[in-house]
Amino acid sequence: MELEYHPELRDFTLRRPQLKLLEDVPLPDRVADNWEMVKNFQAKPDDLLIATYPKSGTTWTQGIVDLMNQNGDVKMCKRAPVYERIPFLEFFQEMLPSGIELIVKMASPRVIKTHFPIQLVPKYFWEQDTIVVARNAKDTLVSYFHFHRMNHRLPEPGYWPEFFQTFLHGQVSWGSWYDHVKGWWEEKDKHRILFLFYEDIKENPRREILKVAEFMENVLEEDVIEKIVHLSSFKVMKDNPMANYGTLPMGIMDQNISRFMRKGEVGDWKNHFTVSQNEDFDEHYERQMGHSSLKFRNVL
Ligand code: PPS
Repeated sequence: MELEYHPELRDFTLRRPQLKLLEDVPLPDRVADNWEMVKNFQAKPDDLLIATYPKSGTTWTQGIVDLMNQNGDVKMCKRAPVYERIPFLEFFQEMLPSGIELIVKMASPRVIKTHFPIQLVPKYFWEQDTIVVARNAKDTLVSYFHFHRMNHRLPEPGYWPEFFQTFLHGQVSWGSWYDHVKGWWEEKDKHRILFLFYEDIKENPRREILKVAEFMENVLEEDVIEKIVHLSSFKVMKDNPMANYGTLPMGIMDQNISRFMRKGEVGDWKNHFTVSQNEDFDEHYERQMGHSSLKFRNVL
């Protein structure tokens, strides 16, 4: 992976974090330790929040929204890496600017990413526009496992069977997938929230991009829609260093271990789950989600 963007980080290796509980949600210690700063940060009325559980299509949605704001202009969307164009609200790490430092320097309308479950999102954001993206739990788990392997901002995952149990019990960064998706789902009709599914964007990107445009009150020319569909496809984004985190050094994300843009598919869990893991998972899932009106496809 070629590194041009942060030459000062060439020989830098990040220490992996410990998890720390914030209101019962496990978070990387740097995130939990800086919570007060996030809590006191002031949003602007035209800020747009993209809220997701990790590995659910955040970067994809960031790409779509930025392309929309730039009217499909690919050069503008390559002006900086995605984590600078659409900063991560709760991001704190040595050697790199925090999410808040980046956000305060941005011109409006600002787009901001968070992985917080809704109860940890500062209240002033609740009245603003939010796009939530959720992905089925099995593929999210697989993607999160591989992301832990290559990303020093997260604790060591251990072996697959170990991580499988850790995820199931919500002992991973940003906590339980179940609580996260149900929390946002239950609030979606009380606030300005557009709730999208990874599997739907995969099935028909154009249809879902038009939903985003409508939500953002954007009227797009046909050629712009076509450009957004094309430029936000997995094939194009995976080779774009401004989208694929290829600008970060190996000491933070080692893409030789696993690529950030790894597979981009629905159903990759079938290549990872054993039959007995699948049975355990389904049983656990039913207990957690059985009574919820939130239904995912491709779970079984
Ligand atoms: S993060 O680190 O939480 O912000 O990760 P996030 O962006 O939410 O999720 C990463 C997974 O999304 C896949 N991805 C895509 N899939 C389809 N199309 C596009 N354009 C796309 N962009 C990112 C990415 O490959 C990760 O999934 P896996 O299953 O690991 O490949």
